[in-house]
Amino acid sequence: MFSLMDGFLKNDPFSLQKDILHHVEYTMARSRFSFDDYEAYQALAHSVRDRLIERWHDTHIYFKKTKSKRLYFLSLEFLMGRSLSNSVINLGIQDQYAEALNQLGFEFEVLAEQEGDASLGNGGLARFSACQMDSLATLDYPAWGYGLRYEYGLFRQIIVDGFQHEQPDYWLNFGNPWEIERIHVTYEVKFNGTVEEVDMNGEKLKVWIPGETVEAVAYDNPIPGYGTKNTINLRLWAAKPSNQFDLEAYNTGDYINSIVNRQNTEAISNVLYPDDRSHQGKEMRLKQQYFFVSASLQDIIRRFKEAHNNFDELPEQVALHLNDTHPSLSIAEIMRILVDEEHLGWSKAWNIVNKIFSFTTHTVVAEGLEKIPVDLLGSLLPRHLQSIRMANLSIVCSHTVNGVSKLHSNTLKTKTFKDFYELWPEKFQYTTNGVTQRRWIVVSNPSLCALLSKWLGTEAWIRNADLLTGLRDHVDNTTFRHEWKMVKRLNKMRLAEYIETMSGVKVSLDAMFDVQVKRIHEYKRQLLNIFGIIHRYDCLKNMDKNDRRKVVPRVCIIGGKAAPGYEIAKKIIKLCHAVAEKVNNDADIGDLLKLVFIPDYNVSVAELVIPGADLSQHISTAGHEASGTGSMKFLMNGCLLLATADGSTVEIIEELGSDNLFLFGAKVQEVAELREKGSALKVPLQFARVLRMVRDGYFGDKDYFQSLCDTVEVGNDFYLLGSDFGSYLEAQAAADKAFVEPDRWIKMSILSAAASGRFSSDRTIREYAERTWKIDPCQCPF
Ligand code: DL6
Repeated sequence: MFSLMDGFLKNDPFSLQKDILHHVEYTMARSRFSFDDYEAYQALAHSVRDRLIERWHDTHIYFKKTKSKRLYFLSLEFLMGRSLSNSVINLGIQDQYAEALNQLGFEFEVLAEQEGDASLGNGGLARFSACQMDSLATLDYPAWGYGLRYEYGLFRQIIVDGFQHEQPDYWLNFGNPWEIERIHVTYEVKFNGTVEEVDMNGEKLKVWIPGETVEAVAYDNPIPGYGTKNTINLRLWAAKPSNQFDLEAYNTGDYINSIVNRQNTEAISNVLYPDDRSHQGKEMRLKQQYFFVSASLQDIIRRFKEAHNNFDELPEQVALHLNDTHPSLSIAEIMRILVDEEHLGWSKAWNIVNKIFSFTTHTVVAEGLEKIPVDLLGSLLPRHLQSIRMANLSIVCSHTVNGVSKLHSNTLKTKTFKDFYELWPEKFQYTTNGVTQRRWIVVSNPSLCALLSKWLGTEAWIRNADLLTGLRDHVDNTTFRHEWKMVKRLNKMRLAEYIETMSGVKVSLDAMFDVQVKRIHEYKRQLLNIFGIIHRYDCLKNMDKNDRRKVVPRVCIIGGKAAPGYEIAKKIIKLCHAVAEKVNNDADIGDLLKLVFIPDYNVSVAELVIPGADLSQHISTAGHEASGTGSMKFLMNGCLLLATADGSTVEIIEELGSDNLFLFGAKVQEVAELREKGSALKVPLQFARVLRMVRDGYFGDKDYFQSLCDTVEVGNDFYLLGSDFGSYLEAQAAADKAFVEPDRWIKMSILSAAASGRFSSDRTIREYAERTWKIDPCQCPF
């Protein structure tokens, strides 16, 4: 007899083939005798989704049965990237799928390329959220993610004549096989209106009479763990027309306006705000935040009430995590629900609420923290303004305030939130960020993955990254080093092909691939990198031919998006192209120096670029990068770091030793003093010369670059490019010196990967779970 416990789906290649063909015929409505790569990808994705759904159901039944305390991770941004390879690897059926597809005449890797990225976020914070979801599932924690299903994700960057242009990312154009629309899971979200006082049996009650109602519809995205059956949920909300039609306007004949008004309301989940730091007090942004928060909390409270009838139990059952300030309206909203809808007294509600929230901030500067103008909040959410003042809401109401690295936490305590720290020192913690080795090695670097498993003698490192330290035992083995070198070469080859396709520039595999990929921002100092490249070019031009032969050839790779309204960041991109144009076309220089800008940097591009890098730059002015997670991905892939002692690099140095990376620049405690020197600050002659070259129009567009040059002129150089330039060049020279000793370089590369285990998001999540959320693993046994 059929046993429900066995599930419906089999994972042998024959069954997988049958399922794929079934989806070709019935989901795609194409003939199973004739379908193309795209249709094959869709059918394949649906067959994977079926398997995810089965596990997802079983996991949730089990969570419910065991009444485990749940973590709800609230984040306005998730940069999930592609799902296919990651899902198949986590399900453990990659080989079976590859075989099934081969027999059908398709290649798994080719079909995987058909998938677009889910880019529902801007940068570090959003990708970190995605890594955390992977770790939560893998470590069996009973967790749900909540987010917004933006119809337009992060803009696509195209480059025309060296200038960034933004194009909409309509990622849902061809459907999204990874989500499940839950048309029955909807909540009304209310806005505007007035608060009135009513008399209820002699008691005066405040009642919110909303002016506008929107419906939130749930879309579920299953997130499978690796090496476990557990599959958790990322629930994203979309705004849909409410059933409550604007009858008055309709009846008075204002048909067009009533439709337009409705459409405006529905636009709430349309677009991701493309700024990765501070958001201006835009009404739509606030609407997005409240829409998200209200729908998520209604959902969470409904689930809680299914199994419990006493709100005193809420803190034992529910942990709510605020991923930055974006979801901080949750605090006011849950107070409103408990007081207005569940009729708890204010103090009782407040006591409960104080036990359920934790908060992580992902920025160092106070300007990066959102402030919502009182009049805007008052008109959009009148009941919330009455009930609570917005200032520093998250800190006041969270039991834990997290920094994302040790250094960041110190900055929070001594500067950003000094007053709060003095008031409640016990609230302040830090949990250093991490990244998932499943995505950043297993998916993106299969050759390295195989090599690691071979030499470590186990695949267990995929769930326990601490085992990577075992690589240290083999660092002196020449065979291992040779194989390591071959893997890097293979990845460089992949990257070189991509570069040639994207930019037409042919690069030498013998050159050092030197990479800086991240959002473009003044504090991240891409300009320091470009100035270094100009200096290198200038030196090469002034060398005689014999000396040139001794120079280490470099391929400098820069990529990243500038926020559309961030003028200086856009000028940095243009300067990069202007310098590339000159350098790459200079016959004197040839392969000794190339500069390429990789357009539209996103998760999939990162998966290609990171494994192929020899050196990567993390060169923010000390004290400005909260943590940085890019460095961790490069480290895992055996790439050497050239870095300042900022964010989590400080902890990377502890783990790796300062001899195994190229460190430079002012330390965090020196920055304030250097800034105070103002125009008395000493900068090297080389810096002044490079600046002059740009100002004088050596790379064209003389007028256009003046304002960019002004930002780093002595006396105005807030991010201290000038004063760090000398030590930056020294660190670059040290990297060149190490590169010409291949054995030393490979050893450093191996030791980098060996030190990366501590920076797995599994460690991060375990720390959060134990110290902050107080949740236990709950592994679905059947
Ligand atoms: O915590 C994740 C990531 C950090 O690693 C980066 O250092 C930090 O810049 C980034 N922050 C953001 C947006 N900031 N805000 N708000 O992406 O978070």
